[in-house]
Amino acid sequence: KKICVIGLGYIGLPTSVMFANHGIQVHGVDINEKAVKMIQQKQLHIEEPGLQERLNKAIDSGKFTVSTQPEEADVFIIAVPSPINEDKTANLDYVRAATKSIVPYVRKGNLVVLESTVPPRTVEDVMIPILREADLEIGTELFVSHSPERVIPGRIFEELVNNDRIVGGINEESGRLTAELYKTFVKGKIHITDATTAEMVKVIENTYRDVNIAFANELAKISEKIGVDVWEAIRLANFHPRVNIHLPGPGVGGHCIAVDPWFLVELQPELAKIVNLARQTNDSMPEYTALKIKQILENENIHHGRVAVFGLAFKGNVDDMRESPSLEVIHHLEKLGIDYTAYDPHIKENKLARQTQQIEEAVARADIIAILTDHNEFKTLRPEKIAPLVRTKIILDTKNCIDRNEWKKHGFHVLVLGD
Ligand code: SAJ
Repeated sequence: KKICVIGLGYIGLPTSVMFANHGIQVHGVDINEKAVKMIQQKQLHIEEPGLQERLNKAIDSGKFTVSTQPEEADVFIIAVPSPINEDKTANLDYVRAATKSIVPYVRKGNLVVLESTVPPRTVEDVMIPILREADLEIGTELFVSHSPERVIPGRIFEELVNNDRIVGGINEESGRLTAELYKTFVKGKIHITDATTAEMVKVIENTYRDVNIAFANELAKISEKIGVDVWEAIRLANFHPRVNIHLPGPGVGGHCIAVDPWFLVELQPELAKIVNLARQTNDSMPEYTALKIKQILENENIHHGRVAVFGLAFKGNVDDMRESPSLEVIHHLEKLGIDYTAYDPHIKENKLARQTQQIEEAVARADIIAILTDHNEFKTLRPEKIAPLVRTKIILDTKNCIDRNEWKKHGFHVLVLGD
């Protein structure tokens, strides 16, 4: 059996090496020539624990080849980005282009699997019309399904294997063939449904999380007004067996949770009210955080204060700062005319003008440290090391990740988002 994987990013590359290391011949395709060259030379263009050794093994065994062009295969897996446009509508250009690119290569009996997260009905309404150009009868000569990736960056290989998998076929045979395929390495349960339901499942998983986080963010704002520590309130509420409230923060980043809910809003704007409001609530958090910083400085009578922004990645312990709320917070600080430095131990290259690799430089003459990402490095930061360096001892923790008492002991005024 041979698989052709279209798109060698955070999902396509790990999936490719997984199949290859289970003895299946895999041909990986990407339009990014630089990425293709790198992968051929066993170099990574993305970071993920465990990927390097698996890539080495896959290339060395000869089971994994890479180029910019698809090849004939038994199975085609599409794992390309599906971002949103400026106006919050789905951008399906990559899905369309990837589907078109395989049309000349599909043969009778082949299976095409879409892994990218897409608005419900995309397989039926966007992919199938393109695949019809292949002159094969869809459902009997060409099988099609949606099997959304559900892995979390940072733990991709563990979750690829152990998570349950949703398989949505356009008909029974498509579902059966797809389930058979993923049984190669999936140890979790494989649940078979139809393609549109599978699309909906994936989108609502991420929407559930977004709405839940928006609820937490709203509670944080309310708590600040009424003198409650929202973190303690949520912690205690979650002891209830049927309550699972997520956590507030300076915003929701990443390429999935802040994107996928818009697919539902676009499909049914009149009906997707909570979903729409949740998106707006979460998107309001960076500005809320920046204004909070401004307020704190004003309350302390600090003019021309300087902020040390701690954490640029979109979440803790990853090196990915695309769509990060931190960038939005910084943008709002700039708009407010507030001076800042930025520091993130996981972002090894300076990508921002005021970014520094030295924590000492970041906190020098700072009037407030604002923790925006819950990296382990920040949780274990020693206040006695930082105290002599700053101009004013104030720390704002938007992720509730530091030991408040420790910092207070060393003379810091500790403020927490939602408290
Ligand atoms: N966040 C909060 N409060 C929380 C949890 C998260 O503010 O309680 C923030 C994070 O700081 C981050 C953002 O939300 O900025 C998203 O982080 P995340 O860890 O929730 O999710 P992602 O984007 O890394 O991955 C999600 C996962 N989906 C779910 O957990 C339902 C993953 O399983 C999906 O495969 C992935 O989206 C995807 O590709 O769709």
